[in-house]
Amino acid sequence: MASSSRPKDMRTWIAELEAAGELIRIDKPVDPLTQMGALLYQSREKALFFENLPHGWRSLGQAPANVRQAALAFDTTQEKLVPTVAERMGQCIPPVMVNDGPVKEMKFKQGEFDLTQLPVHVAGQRDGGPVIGSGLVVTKDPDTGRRNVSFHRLQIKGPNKSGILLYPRHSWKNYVKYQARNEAMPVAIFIGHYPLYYAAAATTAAYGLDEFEIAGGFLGDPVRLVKCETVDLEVPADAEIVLEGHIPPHYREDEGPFSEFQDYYVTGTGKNPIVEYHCMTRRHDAIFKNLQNGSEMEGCVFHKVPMSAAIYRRLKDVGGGPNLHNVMVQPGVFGVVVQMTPRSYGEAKNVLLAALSSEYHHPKIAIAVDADVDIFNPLELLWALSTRVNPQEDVVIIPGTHNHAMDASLPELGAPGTALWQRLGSKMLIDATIPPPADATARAMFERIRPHNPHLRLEDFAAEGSLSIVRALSPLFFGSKLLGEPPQG
Ligand SMILES: Cc1cc2nc3c(=O)[nH]c(=O)nc-3n(C[C@H](O)[C@H](O)[C@H](O)COP(=O)(O)O)c2cc1C
Ligand SMILES: [Mn+2]
Repeated sequence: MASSSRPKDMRTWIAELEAAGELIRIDKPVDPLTQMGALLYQSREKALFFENLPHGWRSLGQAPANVRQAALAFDTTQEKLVPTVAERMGQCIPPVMVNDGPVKEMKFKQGEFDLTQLPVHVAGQRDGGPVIGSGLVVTKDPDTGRRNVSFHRLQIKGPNKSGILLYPRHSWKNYVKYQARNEAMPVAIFIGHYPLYYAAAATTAAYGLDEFEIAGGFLGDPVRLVKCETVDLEVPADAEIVLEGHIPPHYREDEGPFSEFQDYYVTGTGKNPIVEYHCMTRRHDAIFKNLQNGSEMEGCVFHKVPMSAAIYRRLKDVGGGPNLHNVMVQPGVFGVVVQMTPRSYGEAKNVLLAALSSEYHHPKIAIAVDADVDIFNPLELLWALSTRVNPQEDVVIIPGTHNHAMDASLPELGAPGTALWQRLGSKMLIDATIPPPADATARAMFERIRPHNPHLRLEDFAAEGSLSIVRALSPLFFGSKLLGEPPQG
């Protein structure tokens, strides 16, 4: 990939979205506390650019609004997105230090900035308050100095104070190390950047692997970092806004509820740590980033894409390399569909076992389907489940597994903010593939209906007066992928 002269940032992304017809500008005034959530919630197809927010702010939201827009950011198609991201995930590029950058244009010390003046929105009716959903949190392991970057919800609690939810993963691990030393953990939080930074931050990799290296791999260019003003941390020079602060040890406060990725409010709510802020730097005309969670909202897209790619990477070598086509995490993100053509009987189950125990805690239900099933069409997935599954053979339940601590359907142990917090649950795999091509006779029982002349197009036959009706038809009807070339198997 060629190095571009201008580094990718949130502004180049806004221009890309607009050029692709994927951006809606909102020029009327919008109140983030009472109105913005409803507008973001409705915009499942297009990104929203709010141009008229309180205190002169502008902001981008729902960008990516869906997996199709995520594919635009990765310069590929929806079908090729996950294999592409999986490949780039393995091509880490270390960041480079620079002396200055746009995010340093304005610097505010404690008392000179006020988080309550930012256009932070309230996402849902039961939320505990406005939450920065787009803050990417940089921390370091105090033993090794290795960096970590991840998403954490930040509920605004005052001019220089927020809550923080630290799910037991890498930032929590770093925090527990500082806490054992009775020290506050320094944090730097950047808001507003090119979406590949967000995708990298949502990637769970090995502990100690710097997510800025993953971002570099996604971008095909090293990330440009600058030193922070008040903490020994580094942040992207081309971000819009940076907040510097620390998380005090042992201290907990009520936090949540919050409109979360599963489309529920309550999980994670309880006594959680806080962040105290002592510095803000930003561009002089900084653009804010609002990020709404909830199933199939932007937050869900950032869960789905790197999680699907990390699982794809894990599956591609199971048993010497299955005939793997695609992986896609499902709405609510506790389910995952694996698209593959089995080479042998039983192979899909081996692959699904691996899909259920990856870097990620989320997957609980894993389903394998064949190449002819359109995994982006929920109707086709439901059809495969009802016509290709012999429940007593094809469904396996694994009891007593560690599951995601925010899966409300499972019993909770401990509480958020404590060491025990988890859900002790179970997992299920469903093999909805058909017999392998090696058993051609058995496989032929599942040959799908296709019409004669599948290349013919309805619009070429429709009367002039009916053409607009034909053009308005959804391209995602059941079996739409079977028109044209036969599926690869
Ligand atoms: C939109 C979004 C919001 C998230 N919010 C939180 C959060 O509030 N707390 C948390 O611990 N993880 C949150 N995560 C999950 C982590 O950022 C993500 O799983 C990341 O891979 C964890 O990084 P780590 O593996 O370096 O710990 C969120 C992820 C996304 C995509
Ligand atoms: Mn990490």
